[in-house]
Amino acid sequence: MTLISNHLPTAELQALDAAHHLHPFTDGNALAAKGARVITKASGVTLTDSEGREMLDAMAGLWCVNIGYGREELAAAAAAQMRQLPFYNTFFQTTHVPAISLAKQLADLAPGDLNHVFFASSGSEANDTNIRLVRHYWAALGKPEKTVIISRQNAYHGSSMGSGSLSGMSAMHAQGGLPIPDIAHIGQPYWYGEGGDMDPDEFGLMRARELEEKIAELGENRVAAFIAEPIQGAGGVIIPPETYWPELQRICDAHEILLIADEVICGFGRTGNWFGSQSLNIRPDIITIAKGVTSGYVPLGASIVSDSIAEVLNGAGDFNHGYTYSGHPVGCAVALENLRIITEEGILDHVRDVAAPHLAQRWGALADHPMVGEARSLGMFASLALSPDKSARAPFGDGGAVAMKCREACFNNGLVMRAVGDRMIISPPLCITTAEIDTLADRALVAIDIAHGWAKSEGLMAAG
Ligand code: PXG
Repeated sequence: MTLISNHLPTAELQALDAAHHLHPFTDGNALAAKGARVITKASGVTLTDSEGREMLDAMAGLWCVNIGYGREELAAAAAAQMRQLPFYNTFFQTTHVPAISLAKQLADLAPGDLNHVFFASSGSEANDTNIRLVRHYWAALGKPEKTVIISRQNAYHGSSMGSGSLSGMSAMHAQGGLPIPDIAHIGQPYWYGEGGDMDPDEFGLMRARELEEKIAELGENRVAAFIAEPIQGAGGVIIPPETYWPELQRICDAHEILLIADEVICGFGRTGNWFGSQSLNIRPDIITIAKGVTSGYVPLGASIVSDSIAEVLNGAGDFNHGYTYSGHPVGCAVALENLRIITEEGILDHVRDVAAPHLAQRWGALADHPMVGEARSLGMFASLALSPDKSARAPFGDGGAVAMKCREACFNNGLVMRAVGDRMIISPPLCITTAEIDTLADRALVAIDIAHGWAKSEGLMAAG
C-alpha cells in the first residue's frame, strides 16, 4: 500500500492548506504566498514530498522521531491497542494495563528515585502540570508562598499559557498576555554569543550563579523550582560550558527549591543515555518528557517525580488537575513498543559508540569553513554558528537572513536542517548510519557554501 497514492496536485493542496490551515509559529500570509511544503511519506531518515523529492531529515521530525520513520512494529502496537481498548480515562479511581506498564517502565528508566509518572499528551501539558504540581507540593508542606518558578531566557518549555511563560522567548511573551504571574528568568549559558572576553568556564559559572542571585533577590521562601533543559534545543542547541551544570546543581542543593529537568528533547537517547540528566550529571526532582518517548508516532508527554514529591502529593488529598488523554492507552502502547526497540536494538550504544563520534568528526570539520564560527555536537545534537567574521565571533545582525538562505539551500539539496538566528541546528534520528551522516555533512557544506556566496554578494561578510 502506498501511503497516499492519488493525492491532489501540490498547488491545489497548498491552496487548500492556505485557505483552511493555521500553522504554528508561522506568518500566514508569507506562507500562503509561497505554498507550504507537503510531506507525503517517510522511511528511516528520509522524507518524501508531494513532488516525489526525497530529503534527509536531520531534525527527526521536530526532535522526536528517535528510532526513525516507518517502523511497522509501532503501527502494529497502535492497531492492537485500538482493537483491545482504544480509550479509557485514568480519572475516577480507574486505570488500565498500558498506563500501568508504561509508568513502571519509565520509573525503571528514569534517574534516581524518580518513580512516579503523571501523564499528559505533550511537553507543554506536562510542563503545565509541573507548574501546578510544584506549587501544590509546597502548599501541602505549609509553604504556600513558594510559588515562583525560575527559568532562563531563550529556553523553550512549550507554548501553552503556563509552559509558554516558562519559555524565555521574548517574541512569545509579546503576544497573548504572557508570562503568567510568578515566573522569573535568568540568563542562558550561551558562551559563543554572550560570553564576550570571558573564558567559557568562567562564563558558565557566572551564568549559573545568576540562579543564586535570583533566589536571593526573590527570597528563598518564595521560590518553588528552577526549570531548565539539560541542553537547550529550540534555543539553538546550546551546549553549556562544563562548569555550568555542576554549579547549578550545587545551588539547587544548597537552597530549598526543586530542580525540574525538561528532557522533552534530551530524553530517550539523544545524548547517548536514556536522559540528558545522566549525561550531564544532573540530579533532578522532576523530569518532563514527550517527543522521543513515542518517537513522535503518537502524542504523549509526562512529568516524572521523585518518591518524596509523590509522597507529599499522595498525602495531600485530591490534586485537581488532569487531561482527558492522561495515560492514553494507544500512546502508552506505542511508547512501550518504542522503548522496547530502543533497548533491544541497542540504540543508545549505537549513539554512543558509532553515530555520535562520527557526527562529532564530520560536523566539527565544518568549523573550517570561512563563514562558520563554531561547530559543536553532543550526542546526536549539533549546531553551528554562521559568522561574517569568525575570529571575532561576530553575529550577522541581519535577522537571520543568511541562516534562512542556508536553510533554503538545504531544502533544495535534499536536507532538512533548522535555522535559529545565525545558528544552523540538527538533531537527526538516532538510528542514522555513518553513511547517512556523511551525506548529511556533505549536503550541509554545500548549503553553507551557497549561503556564503550569497552573503558575499550582498556585502554581508566582513572585509578582508
Ligand atoms: N520542552 C522542550 C524542551 C521542548 O523542546 C516542549 C517542552 C513542548 O513540547 P510540545 O509537545 O508541547 O510541543 C518542547 C517542544 C522548534 C520547536 O522550533 C521545538 C519544540 C516544539 C516546536 C518547535 O525547535 N519543542
